[in-house]
Amino acid sequence: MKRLITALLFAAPLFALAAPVNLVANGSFETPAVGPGTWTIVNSAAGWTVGPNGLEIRNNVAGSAFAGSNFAELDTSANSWISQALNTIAGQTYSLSFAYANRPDNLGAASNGLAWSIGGLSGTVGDNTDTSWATFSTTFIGTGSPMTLRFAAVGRSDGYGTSLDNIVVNTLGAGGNAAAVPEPESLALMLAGLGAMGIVLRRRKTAGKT
Ligand SMILES: [Ca+2]
Ligand SMILES: [Ca+2]
Repeated sequence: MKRLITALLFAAPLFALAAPVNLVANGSFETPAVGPGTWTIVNSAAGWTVGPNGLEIRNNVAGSAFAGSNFAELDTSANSWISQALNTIAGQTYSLSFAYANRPDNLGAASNGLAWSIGGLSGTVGDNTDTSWATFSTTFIGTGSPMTLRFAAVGRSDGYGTSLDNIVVNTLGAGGNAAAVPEPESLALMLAGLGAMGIVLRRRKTAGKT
């Protein structure tokens, strides 16, 4: 039993390492911290290039976050945009997903909407009055160069727009699932962990004999 626990303790970090890596920095808008029930408009945010009309970050006000505490709105006091450059591998397939919803006090379909683009792919979501979170997902092929992921408020520029949260880009494996391929550094750590596990088990065996 002790041996099993020891093995599990060593194995736990291996599962953590195998989690797919989100290529998007601050895709859930948890930075900067915003007080519960409050909102702010920022001109810069970790990971993002922010358009001249800023980025509104809300902590569970005019709707609640899809993930974490914060979510974003791009019709701040006027239509704005954010973008982020992603390093991609040429020919590699990636998944893009994000959550969007219109605020409970939205001013109608003509006021709402969110345009997204990555490389040559683009589309519009949320140009309706739906106030529950929906998830949009698609796939795209890496170019090998930094690719720009961009979101922009569309519709009437009036300070009421579509909310955005939980933007995730994952590398897709052969089966179409988010790949859990460890980076070389992770692989080295994994091997070190397995080695350490072996040493502990051997030591326990030796200790048991004396
Ligand atoms: Ca969030
Ligand atoms: Ca609007």
